[in-house]
Amino acid sequence: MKNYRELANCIRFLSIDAVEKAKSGHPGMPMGMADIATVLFRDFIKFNPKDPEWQFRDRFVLSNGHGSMLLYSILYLTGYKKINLNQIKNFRQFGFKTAGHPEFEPEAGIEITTGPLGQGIANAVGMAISLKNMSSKLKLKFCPKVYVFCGDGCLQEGISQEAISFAGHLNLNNLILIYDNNQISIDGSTDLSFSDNTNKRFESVNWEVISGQGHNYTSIKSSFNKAIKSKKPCLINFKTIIGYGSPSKAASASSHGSPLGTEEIVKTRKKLNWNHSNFEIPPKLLKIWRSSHNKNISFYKSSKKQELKIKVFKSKNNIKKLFPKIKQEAKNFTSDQATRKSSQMIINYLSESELVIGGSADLTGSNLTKGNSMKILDKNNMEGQYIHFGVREHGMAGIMNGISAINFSRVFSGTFLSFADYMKPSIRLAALMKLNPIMVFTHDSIGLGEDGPTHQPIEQINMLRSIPNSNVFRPADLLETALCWEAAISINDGPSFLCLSRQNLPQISNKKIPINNFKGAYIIEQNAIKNNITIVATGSEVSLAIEVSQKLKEKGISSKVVSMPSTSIFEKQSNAFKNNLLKSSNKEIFVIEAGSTMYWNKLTNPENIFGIDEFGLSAPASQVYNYFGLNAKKISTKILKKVE
Ligand SMILES: Cc1ncc(C[n+]2csc(CCOP(=O)(O)OP(=O)(O)O)c2C)c(N)n1
Ligand SMILES: [Mg+2]
Repeated sequence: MKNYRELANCIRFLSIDAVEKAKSGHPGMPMGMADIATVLFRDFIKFNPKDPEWQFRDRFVLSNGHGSMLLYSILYLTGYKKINLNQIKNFRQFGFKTAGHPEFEPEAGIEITTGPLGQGIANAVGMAISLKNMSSKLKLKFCPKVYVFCGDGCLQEGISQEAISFAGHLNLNNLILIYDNNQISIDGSTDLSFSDNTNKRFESVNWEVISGQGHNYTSIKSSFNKAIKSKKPCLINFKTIIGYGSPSKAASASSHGSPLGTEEIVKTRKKLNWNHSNFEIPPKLLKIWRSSHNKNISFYKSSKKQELKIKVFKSKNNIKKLFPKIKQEAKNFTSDQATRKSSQMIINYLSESELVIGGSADLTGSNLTKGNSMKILDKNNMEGQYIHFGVREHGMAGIMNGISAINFSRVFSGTFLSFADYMKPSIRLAALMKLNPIMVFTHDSIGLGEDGPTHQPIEQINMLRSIPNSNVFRPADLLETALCWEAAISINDGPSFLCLSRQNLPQISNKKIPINNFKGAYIIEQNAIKNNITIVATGSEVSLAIEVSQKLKEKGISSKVVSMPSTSIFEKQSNAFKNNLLKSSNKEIFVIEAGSTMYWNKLTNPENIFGIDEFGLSAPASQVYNYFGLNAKKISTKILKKVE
């Protein structure tokens, strides 16, 4: 373990200097975790900076993402081309990869975006699941590991408990969580708010727990040696000192999130015996750092040959090729059926592809997310396709991001739409990273009836619509559901949300929807060549809109009804297409959607929108619809008043 102190000081001073130059950032964590990171990258983690996306590499997740300079320093020191010294010198600057918090870019060695505390732990659990799943499906003799750094903050966040509890349940022994136990967070000592017995907490959910000294190389090394042999997921609880090496700021919150300051930096250089100028790494040390991947080069070479297996597996299990059959069946289907049930019919087909992995947060029988042939993924069968996530929506969403980041299988989840809020922080990150998990959200309106306002989503659809890079779907029947699923599967640059009904709905799109050219919206009913008005509706309200249009026709008002199963896809179309679809002779556009009206204001005037801007209520669905004025009689009367 010669040179380790100096190697670790390379991380410390690159971090100190970069934060100082940027005049902002977090030096304390990199200074405190530098020793652990040095041992991990020198002696344990399998990676190859010359082939950053080598599929069988171990993954490194910096859940305490504020310590981003630790990651960038390591990536530069170990030789990732995309993170060169210029990147380090431009930490937090416009156009550089060295952003304030790590931003997903596997090619640069950044495995996941982190910053919102706790997320990285759930992401890592997802990665560990996906790697185990891949390893057993491909019948590999090895399984990559996931190493995660986390701090006090990550472990205080609720999502960490959901994720670690599930990791313990699945016995993810390829997961090693490295805890920066410095007992400091922003407000000061963790004594202010945190008195968990962390080791017991992990032990109680089937983790192996190792305690180590984070500045003692013998202790660090022996801790990792034990951890890699663990038969369970493993926590290494390292006692550390935040801002290690800074004479007046070590062990204090003052080193957490601001530059040390020039005077303190001089003192720190002296204390750590670092006689090099800003950003200077002595060639001798850089050379050692750059050889860090030599330890795994023979494994790299042998496993590299097996990457082809992934390609073969993916082409054998192509998901998209299942859709012609699905759409054909959907076209001929005539019975009334809830769109959640329609979605299950599609999942039954999709699960023919072993790349599809799905699950639900304990609502399998309500969300109808399990395909008939899907085997359960559990600790004895990591090859399975169906994940019982338990009642852990936030954890589920974070785990899906990890699975998506591994980019082996295509993952979907299930819960009620009203609980999308529980998943929002991870959904936002999926969108930010352009990852593509698919979320099945059933019970998508007041149409669920008796369960009442807690379970009746009002503002959720628009909450989802407001997230950039994401795709909202709300189909009206089986064929629309099939097209929405097809679109979601084809999308590779953001999450998709399928909002589905609990209640039965008629099959109405069969002969109207262009099944090979889905543009998010189309005319489903039209009573004249030139129509007086346009009525737009989504999901369960499309059949209501058709009813309204028939009532209006009796009164001499012609209309066209536009079904809009995906506002997101519609928005991506040309202005010519959009204007043409919506235009009517007297330019009036009406909208019907059983949810908050906010989104539709960009399409029409507030008084033309029939929706719900208050919470629902507990009663049979038809009564709730009537109460909110969402029936054909009330709507057509209002429209008549407006256009006559
Ligand atoms: C969800 C979330 N809440 C709050 C923050 C703001 N924040 C960043 S770091 C931090 C303190 C974290 O303490 P710890 O993990 O112990 O980090 P250390 O100071 O030891 O580096 C907080 C509250 C955040 N990044 N994410
Ligand atoms: Mg801390």
